[in-house]
Order: sequence, then C-alpha cells, then structure tokens
Amino acid sequence: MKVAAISGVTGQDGSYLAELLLSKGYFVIGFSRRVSVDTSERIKHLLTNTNFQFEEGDICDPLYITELLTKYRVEEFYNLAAQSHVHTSFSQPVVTTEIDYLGPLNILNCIKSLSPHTRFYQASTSEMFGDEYDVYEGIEITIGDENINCPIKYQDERTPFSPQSPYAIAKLAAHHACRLYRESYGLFTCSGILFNHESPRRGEKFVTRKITKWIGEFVRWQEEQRGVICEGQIGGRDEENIIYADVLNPYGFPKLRLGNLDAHRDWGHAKDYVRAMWMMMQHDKPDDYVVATGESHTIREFLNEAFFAMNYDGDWEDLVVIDPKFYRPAEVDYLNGVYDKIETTLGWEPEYAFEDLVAEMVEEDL
Ligand code: GDR
Repeated sequence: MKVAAISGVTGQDGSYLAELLLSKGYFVIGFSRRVSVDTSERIKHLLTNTNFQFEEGDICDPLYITELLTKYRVEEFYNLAAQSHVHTSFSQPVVTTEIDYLGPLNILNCIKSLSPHTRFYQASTSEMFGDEYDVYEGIEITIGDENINCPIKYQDERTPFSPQSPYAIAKLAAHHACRLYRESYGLFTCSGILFNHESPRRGEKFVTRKITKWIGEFVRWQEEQRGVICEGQIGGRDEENIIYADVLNPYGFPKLRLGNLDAHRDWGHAKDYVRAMWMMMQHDKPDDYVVATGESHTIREFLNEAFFAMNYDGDWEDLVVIDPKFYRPAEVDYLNGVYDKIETTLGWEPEYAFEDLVAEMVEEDL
C-alpha cells in the first residue's frame, strides 16, 4: 500500500486529492494546522475511512515534518497548505511568506536530510506569471471585406514570471526552491503551475464561490418572502430600503458586492486538477507543468453564466454593486494557460467545460 501525505487536506484541493488517492488504494495522512474552529467540513466523510489518518500539523514546523516522514515512511508528499488568498497577502505579507515559501522549504530540507526517496509535489500557481504573457497569431476573422487577425494571449512553461502580489512572490520562491532541490540534490520534486480551479467546495471568499453562494442565499430569501410579502413591497421599497437603496437590489435583498469585473481568468474544475497532480507524481521524470483549460473568461462572463444557470431573466447588473474595497493594490489582468506539455507528456486534459463548472457550483449553492 502506497503512503501519501497531504498538507492542507481540509481545503478544496486537499479533500478532492484525498478522495482520489484513497480510491487508488493509498494510505493517506492528511494534516492541517490547528485552528480553534472545526475546519474538517470537506473531509468529514473520510474520517471513518481506516486508510485515512487526519492529524494536526504545520508545514513550518521541522519537528512535525521530521516525525511525519519517518513514522509513516511517506512515499508521496503533496504540499497543498497555503495562505492562498491573493488579496489577503497584501495585508499579511510576512505570514504569507512564512507559509507559502518557508513551509515548502522546510519540507524540502526534511526530505533531503531524512527521506530522499520521498516524491514531492508543490502547488505552484499561475499568479507567478503576474502581468506577463506571450502571444500567438490566433484566429483570422472577416469583418466586411477585411480579414483581421486576432492575436491570442497565453502563458505556458516558457512564459517569464512577473509576480504581482506578496502571495505570488512567496509562491515563486517556493517554485524555484523546488527546482533547485531537484537539480542540486536529485530529489523527485515537481510543481504544478495551476491556473484557477474551482468547485462547489471552493472557499467562500474567492470570486466564483462568492457569486454562487450569494445566488443561493438570494434565491432562498426570495422563497422565504414568497407569500409573506405583498406584491407592492417586492416591486417597491419601504422607507428603510430607500435609505439603503445603493446596497439593496430591487427585491430588497443586499446586493452582491464585488471588485474588478474585467480581469480574465482561466477557470478549471478542481477535480481535474488534482488528477493532474497525481499524474505528475507517477511519471518516471520529475518536472514542472502548466495545468489549465486554455479558455479565459472575465468575471463578467462568469456572472453571465451563473445568472443564466439560476434562470434569472433580468439584468444581473441591478443586483451587483462595485465596492472598491475588493480592488487589489496590483491586479493580474489576464490568465489563459496552454496545457500542451502535460497533455503530450502525461496524457492529461481537462474533462469539465466552463459552463458545466459554473452550473454545478450554482446548483450546489441553490
Ligand atoms: P485569484 O482568485 O486571485 O485569481 O487567485 P480570486 O477568485 O480571489 O480572484 C479572481 C479575480 O476576481 C477579481 N474579483 C474578486 N475577487 C475576490 N476574491 N472577491 C471579490 O469580491 C472580487 N471581485 C472581483 C479579483 O480581483 C481577481 O482578478 C486564485 C487563488 O486560488 C490562488 O490561491 C491561486 O493561486 C490562483 O487562483 C491560481
């Protein structure tokens, strides 16, 4: 029975990866650091599985990692623990660096000293590209008599890095450490440069889930009101609602508050992406791979698709308010990953389409 360790197992990716490895017959030690509230919601269904061991542990603690590696003879170590919220990293840059850079560095050192046969996966990110992209010729379209070439922007493994947040800087440092330990000490280390990946288990502060969760709450509220509120009140507003007119949508429910709606993201499904992690770790040669869908959408397009999935026939702009509080000091405007390398080398490709991902998230939150 293969033994795998997953840090950050209580997160979206950790929970899907644990399920995948258990289905493949692994013994899985999943750990996350101690917090005073219960964060095991996403792995509750795994806690009674005898092949799953859930522990409290911190990737920044050399003693914990030392004991983990030696006690369980870990063969595959997936580092998914992170302070993963980009906006938060601007207000907490030091703690982000500790977790996102010093954490993986600590694991790499422990593996090098105590368990050099252990394979290591590092969760790298498309945020490392920041404002860099490459351009290919793209498609030719005809407008009137004219043929116009639409160049397409993209990122792949050869695109230079230009991180735009403390989060991305810390992740880039860890990415380089992972490569350095592979090249200098011969360790089996690989990094997945994962573009945004979502699911119904996505944290509620990331934009996709924030939108679908709001939709769920709005629909529930409407259902509660039905039959209780008379027609006049639904269409119009009472005294209090007029005072707060800027934050209440026309139905009287607080508006969805968002920041920059024009950023482009390449959104895939987390289930597809944990499969890519596992495939990287099974290959005979360790390497770094972009994991993406090759399709880029704006936040506006996500909103279009989400309100369509909810069957909303009005204009969603009436339900949304722009709040500068959600703007970032520096933004990553355009992400669109080319996944040719992982497709050619490992045979990975995404199975979920963008529309299916959004529909699944909306449906779950409804
Ligand atoms: P991102 O994800 O920063 O790309 O990083 P997020 O969903 O937070 O933001 C995506 C884009 O949406 C814009 N946006 C908002 N974002 C949030 N969170 N809340 C809002 O209200 C809002 N309004 C607009 C953002 O400005 C941004 O352009 C995610 C994380 O999972 C990282 O850990 C991971 O490395 C990358 O994806 C790949």
